[in-house]
Amino acid sequence: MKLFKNINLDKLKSGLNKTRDRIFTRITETVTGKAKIDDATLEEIEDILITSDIGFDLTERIIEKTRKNIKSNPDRSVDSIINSIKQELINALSEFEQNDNEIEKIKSFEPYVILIVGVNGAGKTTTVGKLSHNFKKSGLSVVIGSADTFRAAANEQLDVWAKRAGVEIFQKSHGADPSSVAFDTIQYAKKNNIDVVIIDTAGRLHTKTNLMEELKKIKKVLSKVADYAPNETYLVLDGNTGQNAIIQANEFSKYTDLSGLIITKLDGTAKGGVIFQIIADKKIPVKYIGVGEGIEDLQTFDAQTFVTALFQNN
Ligand SMILES: Nc1nc2c(ncn2[C@@H]2O[C@H](COP(=O)(O)OP(=O)(O)OP(=O)(O)O)[C@@H](O)[C@H]2O)c(=O)[nH]1
Ligand SMILES: [Mg+2]
Repeated sequence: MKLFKNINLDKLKSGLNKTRDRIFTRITETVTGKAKIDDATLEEIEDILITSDIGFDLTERIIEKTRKNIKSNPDRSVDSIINSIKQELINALSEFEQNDNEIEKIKSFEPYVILIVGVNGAGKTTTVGKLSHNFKKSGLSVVIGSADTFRAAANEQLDVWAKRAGVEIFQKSHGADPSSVAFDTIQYAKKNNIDVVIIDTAGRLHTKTNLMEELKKIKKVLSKVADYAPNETYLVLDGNTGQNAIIQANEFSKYTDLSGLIITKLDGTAKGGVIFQIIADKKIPVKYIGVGEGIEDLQTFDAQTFVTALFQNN
């Protein structure tokens, strides 16, 4: 059972308008009106997929499978081809999905610790706020650890989110050691029986080795106060970055064991197709997606819903 679903299909559909126009409407247009799907049409679809952000390997998989389906199935109608493509896309997105009982899992730790990492401006702090809100709504108590001690206004920004979400926050002054904030937040949570600790970290360019090393230190210090911590390390990726998101995921996974991805700003980007490539490449699940700046605009990622939204525009 997922902790919170919070799926609003209409919001997702409107957020994905540009990605849909760039890839999926073109596919629909290519096949529409054709009585039968032949090899030439399949090649056209292949071209559209390859030039999107879906990536070469997955495109080949989809086309290969669709070709097989066509051979074994006399129904070569447009609907059956679109359905075959959709199903392959859903399979690709759900391959690494975990179906555990999240509430039970979270409650079995005291506290459950989530570390949020990513490059500058990816949407980490906003996501921490939205996540806190959803956990709180699900009946869990939350304390946010403000380990971005680097940027002067970071504490204030996170404070606003904590108030909005109605959760506690643990902060130190600007310039403090981020590891010590992480450490103290967990201690605070233990003392006060708080279910979930979410640690926000400073944005760091994946090319800055010293900042990346700092992540290792935070993890090491976390495990000193709770040997299992962190339970989750989520990399936040800006959906607008396209191919660069793959590079970021590669670099961050060199320094931390990423357990999941959060893709933000999927509202308004044409590059949402990159989500397919990241999953295929990194073999880790996308946990949540950001579809707006508001507190309700974080959705649990669901492969089927996502693909449905990509193909439907009304
Ligand atoms: N449209 C949209 N904007 C978002 C989303 N998530 C975050 N933002 C915006 O992205 C900007 C940066 O968000 P932050 O949460 O401050 O990003 P950050 O990763 O914490 O940034 P640093 O701490 O400076 O590295 C803000 O203007 C957010 O409102 C989203 O899902 N959709
Ligand atoms: Mg931030």
